[in-house]
Amino acid sequence: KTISLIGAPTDVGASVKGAGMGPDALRVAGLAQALEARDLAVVDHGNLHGPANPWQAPVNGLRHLNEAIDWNQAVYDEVSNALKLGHIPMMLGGDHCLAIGSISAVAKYCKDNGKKLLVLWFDAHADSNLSTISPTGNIHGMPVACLMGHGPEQLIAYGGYTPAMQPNEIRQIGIRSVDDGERQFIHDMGIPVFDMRYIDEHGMREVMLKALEGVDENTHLHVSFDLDCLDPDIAPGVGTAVLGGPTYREAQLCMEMIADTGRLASIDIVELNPALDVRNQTAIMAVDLIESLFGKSTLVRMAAK
Ligand code: DIR
Ligand code: MN
Ligand code: MN
Ligand code: MN
Repeated sequence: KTISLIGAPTDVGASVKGAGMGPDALRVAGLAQALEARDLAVVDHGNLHGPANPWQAPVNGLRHLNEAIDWNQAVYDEVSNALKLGHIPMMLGGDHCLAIGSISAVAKYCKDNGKKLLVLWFDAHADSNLSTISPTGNIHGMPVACLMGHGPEQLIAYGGYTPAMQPNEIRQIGIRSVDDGERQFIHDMGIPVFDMRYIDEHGMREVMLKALEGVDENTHLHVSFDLDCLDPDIAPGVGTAVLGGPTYREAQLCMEMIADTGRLASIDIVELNPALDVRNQTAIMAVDLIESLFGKSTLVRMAAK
């Protein structure tokens, strides 16, 4: 298997400066070497180019819409290319608005190739805001809504299909910060959310068994990993940290159970903010988790079931 590393140093969807340095911090943490040690071929495509962040106030409830449109077009094109080559694209963010472009490309690829799409969305936030309900206007708080067809027209039509995906093609895990308007939207759309309370009550193993239910040989599994999903104690290098996230062991279990399916086919690693990090520990944590995502385990394990 070949991994295409694609840096997307965008921060136009965020309100905190620094996420644009994320791709390089992941490289410094040894991402490519860690993947090669898993016997994967790695092609680092370098960083995509996009418009600079003008740091302007929201206009009609959206901040930096034109910049987000351009960045996502670049992401969409590069992810589409990687998938056509049969590679596993791994987006190195950059703020989470880039998932609009990457998952639009993945969804289109799945439709064209008769694959069943399942997106696992790890995040402290629901990222299901609309321009009319968002308290910030930040587009990194809106990618899930855009992918479901609710958003500015240029952000919902990259793959030529609107909506790009259906609510039953996503599972959100680790959520603990939901805005009032978002709560209603999630409910109305029927988006499956395993929030922190659910994880507390049922345990991460049951959450992942449920989230991965129905995965088969025809499934394309996409992991969209917002590093603010993790507890800030172990991942301080993010712009919008929220108390009370999954522990290191819980996150490891998620990664290992995904690896066991053998269906992982595309990934976003987003919201890393090196300016807020401590000696690059959040990037190092991400690389550690990615190793597990690609099958690193303590012992030789018997095949599940
Ligand atoms: C908040 C924060 N719900 C917003 N969202 C973040 O601005 O829409 N997403 N930080 O990652
Ligand atoms: Mn390239
Ligand atoms: Mn988040
Ligand atoms: Mn997010």
